[in-house]
Amino acid sequence: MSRFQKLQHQTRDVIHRGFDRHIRLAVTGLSGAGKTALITGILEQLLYANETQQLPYFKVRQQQRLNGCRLHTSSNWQVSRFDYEGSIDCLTGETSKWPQSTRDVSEIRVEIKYQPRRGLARRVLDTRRLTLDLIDYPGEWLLDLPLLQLSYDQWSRQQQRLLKAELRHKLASAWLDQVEATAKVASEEKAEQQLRDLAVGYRCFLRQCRERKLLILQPGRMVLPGELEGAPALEFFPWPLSEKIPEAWAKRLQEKYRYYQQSVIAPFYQKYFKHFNRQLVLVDVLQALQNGEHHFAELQLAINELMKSFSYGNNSLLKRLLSPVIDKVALVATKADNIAPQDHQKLTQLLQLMTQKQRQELQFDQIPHQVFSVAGIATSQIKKLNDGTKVLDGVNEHREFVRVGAPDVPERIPSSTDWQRGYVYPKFQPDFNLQDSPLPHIRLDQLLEYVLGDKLK
Ligand SMILES: Nc1nc2c(ncn2[C@@H]2O[C@H](COP(=O)(O)OP(=O)(O)OP(=O)(O)O)[C@@H](O)[C@H]2O)c(=O)[nH]1
Ligand SMILES: [Mg+2]
Repeated sequence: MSRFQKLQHQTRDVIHRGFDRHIRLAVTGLSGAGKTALITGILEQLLYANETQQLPYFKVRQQQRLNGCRLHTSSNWQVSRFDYEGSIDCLTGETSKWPQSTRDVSEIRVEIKYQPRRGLARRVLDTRRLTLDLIDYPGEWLLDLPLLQLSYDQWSRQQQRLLKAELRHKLASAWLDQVEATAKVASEEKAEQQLRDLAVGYRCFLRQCRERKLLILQPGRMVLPGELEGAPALEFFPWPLSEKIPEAWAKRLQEKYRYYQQSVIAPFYQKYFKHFNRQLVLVDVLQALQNGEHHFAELQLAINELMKSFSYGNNSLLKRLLSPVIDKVALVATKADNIAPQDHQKLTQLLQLMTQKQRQELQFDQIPHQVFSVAGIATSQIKKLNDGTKVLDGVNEHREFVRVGAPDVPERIPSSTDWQRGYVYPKFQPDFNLQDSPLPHIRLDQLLEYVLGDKLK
């Protein structure tokens, strides 16, 4: 290559990089909300975008301006790469199944190459690049985020309020007895051991809550400790009683809590949750309906707490800490393939109602936001029988073919009579093989257009 050609090449490269765009997408969702499946679905659709007709609303594809997409390891070399291939292997393997619940953090970068439609870029460049960073992590750790903004006393008061609910109170009764009895013999010399034992009791209680599908489980590392298994950092708990904390314990509990905030939560969020500029808030509305009133209320509370932590436009601690500048939010009801297409609108509407307060906040701060019902991986097929009834065909956990009547979705937040009647939804399993790629989805093209479309013009 001559020096002139080399210079020409380098100049083009610099121009290209100057025009590169970047989205770091926060996929926010509690454990089981469908983060891993949705990220897998997004990658699958992007990688195969030009091969199929599955993305009618993704304009860059429809306008035939998409050159293609490529996966890269993330810019953060200390984090594992999101195992897209592993997820696809799970979904399309001999015993097709869902990828496992996530145990650690992983990241992936997608490079999207496209032809600009207008503006200066169109005149100077034949192609342009958008890089999209996606991060997957255990949902359990997400609920630590609100703790960054609460003092130990505030957190304890919040937990005391939660403990008033019948189910929680019942599950906590053994631990509460343990706290009460030990508090009577609290002593300076035995404090370490006493608090350690009570933390073990609190952890048992959290595990029971989890088994009963309760959602607000804090601190998250106590449910899923990762490298903190057995670490003294986890030897604390919220103070659950109305009586004052014994003097021998108060300082220690507060110290441990602060340590957890500063040395576990803050670095975690600074490392992974920094510089997000778009956000998906995933909500498993159907599971919450099925689990009943209590679970549903906890889900609403959890979304509220989480979105408060990302409160846009005010100078919250988190904002100062991370300085996130999220400029667009999609609120997403996941697993829409478990209901009939004509009910998707109802699902969207229900999520709209569930997040009314948060949407008002976003509106106030002029953050564009929209509500969607999607399936990252669609596992069912809708059929209309001769008599006009709609049914869903799919495969159950025993890999047997099942046909179920399309279940109902409430348009409003259920009343107490509705709760008594209850809601039941199917749980379809994947049943794919490699030839099925790209795997089917529901409305990912609309979601992609909303989140990426303005950066692909
Ligand atoms: N039918 C259907 N089920 C889904 C879909 N996405 C997720 N699921 C179900 O929900 C479960 C949880 O989904 P994940 O993607 O693992 O959820 P997650 O948010 O990553 O959960 P954690 O890793 O525990 O934080 C899966 O095992 C499936 O049973 C979907 O698009 N359609
Ligand atoms: Mg996951």
